[in-house]
Amino acid sequence: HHISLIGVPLDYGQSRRGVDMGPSAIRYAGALKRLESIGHTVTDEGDIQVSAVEKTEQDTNLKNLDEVVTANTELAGKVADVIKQGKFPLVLGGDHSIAIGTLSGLSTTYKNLGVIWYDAHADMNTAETSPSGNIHGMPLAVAMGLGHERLVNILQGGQKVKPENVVIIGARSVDPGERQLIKEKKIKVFTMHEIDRDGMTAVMNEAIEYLRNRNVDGVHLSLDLDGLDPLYTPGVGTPVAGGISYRESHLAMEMLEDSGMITSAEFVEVNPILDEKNKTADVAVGLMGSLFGEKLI
Ligand code: DIR
Ligand code: MN
Ligand code: MN
Ligand code: MN
Repeated sequence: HHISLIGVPLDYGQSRRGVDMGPSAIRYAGALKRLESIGHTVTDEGDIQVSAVEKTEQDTNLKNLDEVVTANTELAGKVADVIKQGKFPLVLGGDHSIAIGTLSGLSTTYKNLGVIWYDAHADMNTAETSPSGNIHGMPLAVAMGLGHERLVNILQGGQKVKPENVVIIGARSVDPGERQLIKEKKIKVFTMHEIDRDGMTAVMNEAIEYLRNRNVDGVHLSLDLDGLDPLYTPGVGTPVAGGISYRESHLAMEMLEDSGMITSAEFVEVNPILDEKNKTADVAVGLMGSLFGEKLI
């Protein structure tokens, strides 16, 4: 691949500061060299601009809506550009609200995009169902065309991802409104229960086959580091115990690489302030290695 690294130093989609340093932490953990050593060409596109100053005035329960909309609009344009140049967009977060921009940008090229949402959470709240007002809990709903109109209308309005093209992996903290939407839209969800019961191999085989049967024209991997157990990735804003293991996560990445179906990816929610010696960014870069075809022998 020719991979484009795009940093998004955004922490306004949730309440804890510090995840804006995620792109730096991931770069410092050696993302660029790691991908080059596999044989890929890598261009670091730098960071999307994010205001360092938080606005206080608001007329909505959505936290920092203006800043989130501005950054995601720029990101969407950047992602759209990068794909048109034939490059693979690899987006570095930032909190998970940046998936709104990434998916908007991808939707300019992919008309039947598949999405793998690797996360402890479903991120399917709307302004009405959100218990927190945190936009990082909303991006998957927004991509399906549901939620605040300023978020849904980034780049263009409407549904950017079809609900039947979405697979959630690792869920273990789901809000009541999200549960209802998952049922209503018949979203394919592999919770920790399925991972424990059937094993990661079976879960990934099923996820890959599910998306193949949907005849998707691309698959985006949106990986929230809190999908893993906080034992391995403590540097996240909303850790949930009982998560996916380090080994299972590498296996999942290797199986996605073998499938050849992944056309874009993002790694989000790395918060160096909450981390232990950049452990979480190190894990993120290791997972990128597996996703992009690193082989031991
Ligand atoms: C929760 C937390 N469902 C919310 N979401 C998180 O605020 O909407 N997503 N942490 O990653
Ligand atoms: Mn900040
Ligand atoms: Mn998330
Ligand atoms: Mn999460």
